[in-house]
Amino acid sequence: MKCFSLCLGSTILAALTIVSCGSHSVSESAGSGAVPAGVDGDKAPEAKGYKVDLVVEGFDRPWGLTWLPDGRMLLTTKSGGVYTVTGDTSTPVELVGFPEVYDGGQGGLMDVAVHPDFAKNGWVYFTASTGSGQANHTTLIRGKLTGNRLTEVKTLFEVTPLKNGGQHFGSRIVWRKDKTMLLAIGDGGNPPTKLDGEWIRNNAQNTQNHLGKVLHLTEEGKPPAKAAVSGGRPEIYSYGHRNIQGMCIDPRDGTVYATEHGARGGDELNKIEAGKNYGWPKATYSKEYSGPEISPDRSLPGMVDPMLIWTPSKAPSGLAIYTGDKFPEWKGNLFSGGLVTRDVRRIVLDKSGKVTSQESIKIGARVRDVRQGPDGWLYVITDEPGGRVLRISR
Ligand SMILES: [Ca+2]
Repeated sequence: MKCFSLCLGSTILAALTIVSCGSHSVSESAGSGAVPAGVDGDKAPEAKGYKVDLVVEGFDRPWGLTWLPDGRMLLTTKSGGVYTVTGDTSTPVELVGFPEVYDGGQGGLMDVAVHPDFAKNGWVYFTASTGSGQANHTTLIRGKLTGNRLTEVKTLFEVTPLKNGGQHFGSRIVWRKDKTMLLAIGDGGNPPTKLDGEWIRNNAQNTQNHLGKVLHLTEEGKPPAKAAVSGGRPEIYSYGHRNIQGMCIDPRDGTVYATEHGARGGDELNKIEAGKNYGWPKATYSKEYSGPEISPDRSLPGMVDPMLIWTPSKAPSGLAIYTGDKFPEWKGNLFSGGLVTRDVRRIVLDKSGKVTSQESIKIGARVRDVRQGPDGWLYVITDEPGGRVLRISR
């Protein structure tokens, strides 16, 4: 299997993660729905006019990346580390009273996001899987960062129900202008993972729990004033998602975009809107890892079609929208990390929001996150032992 050759030198756990993120070695057509197929991962032309430089390295499988208002980079590692980075120097953050992280399979310490009023309150938010291999879930954790010390740590929100196994935790945190947040949560896992006697993934269509959802929470981790899905849990913003690991918001108009992993093919880019159903697993371009259809339907009434699909899977990780001045021709484009394609995909949208083209920025390692830095360049972290922070510039 080609996907195993990609991760030689890494751990067995890393290899399992790749397998469950989709197989790049399988070539198949994308189906015949109304949605335009994505440019094949191997055929996206290479972007021009960029270079990739090392900023700092030596992180154990970094997962999330952001910046503090003072310009320091803030980074998480899957095994539970938090670091600040100034220039090419990283400093571990002392975590006081942080919950024990379940670092198994795809789980671990995941995203990090700084409160919009950090200068006043010092709050930093994290997502992590907690619990055991048999009973775990994604949680939202907040602490107060002073210098390189995190205190007043509190778990603000826990996904229900608990699930077993190390698959599909999500997760990304995105702040809205109104200082509430969106939180992406995975569907719980692939067959044979079950919950209450049925495939756990079917919970993506169940609006009475948090699996396979985008959630809307206040800064205290509470539901917003108005529920987006009538009759559903009040925190649910959108549903029918498999495993979102890339999400961003356009600061110009508040549009939310997310990328989610398919199984075998059918990775998706979606525009996320309140109350909507994104189809999984009833409408999907993805197939079972073993080959058969997951559903005969690519599209169904009342469900939102993706803006773009990737077959074979590129295993989309972090997602950013570029609003800087350093690459004027990239303004308004989306940038999606690829774990399997080991690149960053530049995705061009037209004025109506339709995808018109994509290009590949070659990284040569599993890309876990991509973000725009405060200096207007793009930054990437690589999912590997000794993981790196890389800068995409001119
Ligand atoms: Ca979908």
